[in-house]
Amino acid sequence: MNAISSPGEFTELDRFMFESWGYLVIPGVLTDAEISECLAASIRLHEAAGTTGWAQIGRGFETEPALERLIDHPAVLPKVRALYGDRFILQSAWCTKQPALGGMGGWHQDGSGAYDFKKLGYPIPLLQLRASFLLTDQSLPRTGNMEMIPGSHRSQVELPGAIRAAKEDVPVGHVICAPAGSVLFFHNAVWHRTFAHDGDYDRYTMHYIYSPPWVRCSDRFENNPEFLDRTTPTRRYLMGPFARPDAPFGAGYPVEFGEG
Ligand SMILES: O=C(O)CCC(=O)C(=O)O
Repeated sequence: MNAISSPGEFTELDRFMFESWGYLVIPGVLTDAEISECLAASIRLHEAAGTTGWAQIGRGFETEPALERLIDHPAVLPKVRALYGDRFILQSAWCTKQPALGGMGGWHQDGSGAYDFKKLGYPIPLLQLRASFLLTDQSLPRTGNMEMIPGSHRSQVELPGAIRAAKEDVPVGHVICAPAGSVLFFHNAVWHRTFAHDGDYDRYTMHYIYSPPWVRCSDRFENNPEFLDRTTPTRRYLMGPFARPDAPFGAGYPVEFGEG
């Protein structure tokens, strides 16, 4: 059983599955050529940074065109717009390496260590919508998959601390099995972890995180001006430096009235 979606439009069924489980799996987003380009770019980033063990590198889109192209991928962007409307930013983009023979990661919800999203209310709002592009095959369990707990974004209780500390399995854990080129699309409040990786090669995944425009970016304090100059208008917008029509006062944006 999987919350399978298709590239592009956020359908009514997508909305139902996303509301129910907190995530979707979209197979067949990247071509084989795109997977190879993005994988080579990810390996270059980690080699240049000399990472060892499990590691995440941000801002790879500034230097790697293949990773820049995923910022506004047409398979994913319509779904982000369906959930947020037109005003959102790329809060961060992380290139994650799970090393060969890497162990289980820790269970967590996404958010900010500086200010727990739970303080904002219940249900935890959608603030970091993530599209994770799998760049190595994860068709079978123990290939560095993500493990999700379906529906846990609506749980009013925490995953027990003892289970988290011991990195134990839970009966409702769902190991996401999908080939390279698939996207896992999920709500920040879903409990999840990196699953074990028994392969003798490093596993790479590119995570793109979209947020409302007032959330601070976490992979950068400032945008790179050269990148802003040369990228496309849509990507420049998603970097967040757009003008506010109401600045410096809070006069508000034009109101959009619904039909009828
Ligand atoms: O292993 C990964 O690629 C994702 C890790 C994770 O859960 C996260 O970045 O929040």
